[in-house]
Amino acid sequence: MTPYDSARERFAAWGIDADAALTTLDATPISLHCWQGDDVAGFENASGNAGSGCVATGNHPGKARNFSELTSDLEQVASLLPGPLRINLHASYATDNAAKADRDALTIAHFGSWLDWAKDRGWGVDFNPTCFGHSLAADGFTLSHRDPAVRKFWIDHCIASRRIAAAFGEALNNPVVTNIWIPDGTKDRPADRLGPRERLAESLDAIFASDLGSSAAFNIDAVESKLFGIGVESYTVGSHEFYLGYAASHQVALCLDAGHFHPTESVADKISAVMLHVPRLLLHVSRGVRWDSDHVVMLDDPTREMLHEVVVGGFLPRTHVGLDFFDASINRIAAWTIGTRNTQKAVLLGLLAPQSRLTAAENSGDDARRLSLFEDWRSLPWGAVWDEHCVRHDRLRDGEWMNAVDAYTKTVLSGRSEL
Ligand code: RNT
Ligand code: ZN
Repeated sequence: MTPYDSARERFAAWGIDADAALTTLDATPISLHCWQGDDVAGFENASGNAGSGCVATGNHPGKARNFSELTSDLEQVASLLPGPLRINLHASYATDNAAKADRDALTIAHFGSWLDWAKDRGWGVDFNPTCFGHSLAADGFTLSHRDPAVRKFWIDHCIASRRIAAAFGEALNNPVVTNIWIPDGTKDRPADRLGPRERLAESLDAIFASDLGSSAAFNIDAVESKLFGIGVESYTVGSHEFYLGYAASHQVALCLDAGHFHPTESVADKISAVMLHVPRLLLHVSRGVRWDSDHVVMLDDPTREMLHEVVVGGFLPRTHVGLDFFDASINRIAAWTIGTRNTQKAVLLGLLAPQSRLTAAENSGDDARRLSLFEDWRSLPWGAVWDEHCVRHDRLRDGEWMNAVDAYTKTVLSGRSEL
């Protein structure tokens, strides 16, 4: 009997079907964020900096500096990840002739290399307008700017991004999530909290009114809230309340970033609440340490509970699982791999939850049994199920894959000039 066979029996005794869990895991892609590979720099200029409260700290050597380095790194990471993947792009990663177009004039033609690459790999794409790291975002306002000309530039950039997304989706026959996040806000107490929010709502209306024609079905609009940023401590225009209201009333997807709430808030608890009102959920799986620090995702309780809620709530078909962390202080390939494998494990753990027993205990008022189930279940041999998943996908198991990162670091990363 293999370790997996015996684990499967153990789970079966708890009323849990491990084979079915692995089948669903195989149908749950994780959207890999391209920006972990270069600290959110993008390809527009070599010394790119996210700015606007989006801070990658650290200067570990070996970061990707162009399309070929970034895709090489992504391929290395993908070779260490069991299960389906997507690539999540920011507009600032335009490759082809991008220098000739400002962000409001970008088209799918500027992303031809990414399209070919995604096609070759059989991956889906997700997309983000980049409303930061640009001279017209330098004063901290974009879609809510008081100057109509600046607003128009960012509206046009978001419209261009939706068109690019829909074109990617159509070419790949696989819908693309376009997620709008803006940095708008103020360092100190603003006099007018309402005006920028009225302008943001108007800008979003203009963006979503843009016609995508026959490719509209290949674009899924999402909006992402934030609590605060460095330098934007007192007021964030696109707060949670703003976007929850907007997403519910306009029926667009809501993005919940795990780092965008007060540290003691439970993002897991929000999921069933918002899913009653919005059509789809985009998760930005991240880990805030004291603030929205975007640390590498751990298999910690907040991450586990978030994916648990997605699974047991029956929300997987309406949920897009994306990553959003960037740690420039450690090996970036390892960071990507650790955070993604932990996200995949959190999905698996959600799929292995003893939900029927838990609800039976709850419905019979046996709260002690419910607690015992939650706690005893933690020691079930889920690691053997994860190992089986890795082996089925011909991927290295836990404790083994880091050697492959070392080899890649030695042969590839160490050749990059800043080392
Ligand atoms: C910023 C948001 C946003 C970005 C990426 C790069 O606080 O989380 O999602 O991290 O778009
Ligand atoms: Zn995010």
